[in-house]
Amino acid sequence: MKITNHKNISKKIAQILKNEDKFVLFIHKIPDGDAMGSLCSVFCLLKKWGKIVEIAWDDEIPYQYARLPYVNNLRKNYPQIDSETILISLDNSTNNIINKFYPNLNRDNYKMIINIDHHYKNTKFGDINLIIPEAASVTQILYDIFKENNIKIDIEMAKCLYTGLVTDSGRFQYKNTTSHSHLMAAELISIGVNPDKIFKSIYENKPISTLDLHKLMITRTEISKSGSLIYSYVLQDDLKELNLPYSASMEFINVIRAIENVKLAALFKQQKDYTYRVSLRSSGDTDVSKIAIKFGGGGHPTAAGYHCNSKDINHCIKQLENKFNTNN
Ligand SMILES: [Mn+2]
Repeated sequence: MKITNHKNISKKIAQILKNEDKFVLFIHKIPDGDAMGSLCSVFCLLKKWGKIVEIAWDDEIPYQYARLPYVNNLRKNYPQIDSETILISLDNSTNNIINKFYPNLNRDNYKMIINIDHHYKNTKFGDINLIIPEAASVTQILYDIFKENNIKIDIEMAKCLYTGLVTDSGRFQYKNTTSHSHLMAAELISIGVNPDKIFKSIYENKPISTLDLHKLMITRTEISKSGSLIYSYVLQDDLKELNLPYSASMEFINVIRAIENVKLAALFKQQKDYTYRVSLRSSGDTDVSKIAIKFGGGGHPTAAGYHCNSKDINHCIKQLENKFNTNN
């Protein structure tokens, strides 16, 4: 029943992509591989079909994804929208990003919002919502839309789709990895994707000073008495001094998450306004999205995040420790 419903929505989305002419695409701030892969696959398709398509963009391009088709052309862009424009939101659990670009959005400014996502707490803010929490990545949902509606996946789209799948499934190691994810990967490889090339550009393309950054983050790593909470932090000055982009700090959390008996790994990342973005990870038993939601954030059971609106790192750490201790 549910699947049939998904198929109907998927068909409707495919019809809109084919029949409409003007689109603006949105992904979340500090984009990950799934957001970038979803964005570039839909962008490539719509461009190929000769549509007017723009990307709402005001962010740094993570170096890990700069080699994806079109991505290095991304520039700061607040696209003009009108009553013919279809807004497509990819990998966003809320409409925050649309509101950020268009704070005064009303029904006359746009034609429709299509919301494609896999966060189970998605607020269903679209006129059409395709939310599949079981999907390993949003690119897996897009792949299904393309397959179910006979939309040809070319090599450029395949690279984008594969990138989202590899990153959001933790290189096919997280719980969300299914036989369907592997079948999708198999088909994308048969279209021409080189897994090793994509792997290298995402995971083995680090600036050398990443090692210095990791050194710093290791010395700052603290573990709770019980050994179940582990955390570290990164400051704006670290990135400045080492001449590194923000995206260079992203992977460290996987290093601390991998320590035995850890239930919750946290990384406090200082923002340009000196408040902290907090990434949470678990290896499966702790639902970190519940903690993130309590602080106004969101995410998945094993990967989530929120914003600590204080410039005092100790305050942010204490706040998380207290919440974690009352829950464990
Ligand atoms: Mn995702």
